[in-house]
Amino acid sequence: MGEAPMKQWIVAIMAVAFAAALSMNAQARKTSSKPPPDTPPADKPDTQAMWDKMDSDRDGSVTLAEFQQAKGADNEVAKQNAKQMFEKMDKDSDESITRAEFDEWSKGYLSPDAKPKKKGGRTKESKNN
Ligand SMILES: [Ca+2]
Ligand SMILES: [Ca+2]
Repeated sequence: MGEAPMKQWIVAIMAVAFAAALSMNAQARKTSSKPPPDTPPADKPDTQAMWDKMDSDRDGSVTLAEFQQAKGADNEVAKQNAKQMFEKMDKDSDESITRAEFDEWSKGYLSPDAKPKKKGGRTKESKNN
């Protein structure tokens, strides 16, 4: 005979639990709907890409061989051209270009103010290799 009130209780409890579950779900959705973190602006110059291409073994410096390879120099003339460019970039002439040397060179090279100065022309071969 006391069955009816019991059922009512169960229904009431279930309704409350259901409502609570719903509101929790809504809250969870709210907190998880944060906007994704902003990606940092790409303000870096593309020298990074150039560097990565040149430093193929990623040891932090570019050798003449790596430089020639990066420039796709497959014949003597192209290799000589690459070598001349390499020597311009290799400020301390230790036959490897560090990232600092590359940055220094790219600043001058990529800057619109840096106009190549033509002076003199040939340098005499004073080195005896
Ligand atoms: Ca390297
Ligand atoms: Ca160097």
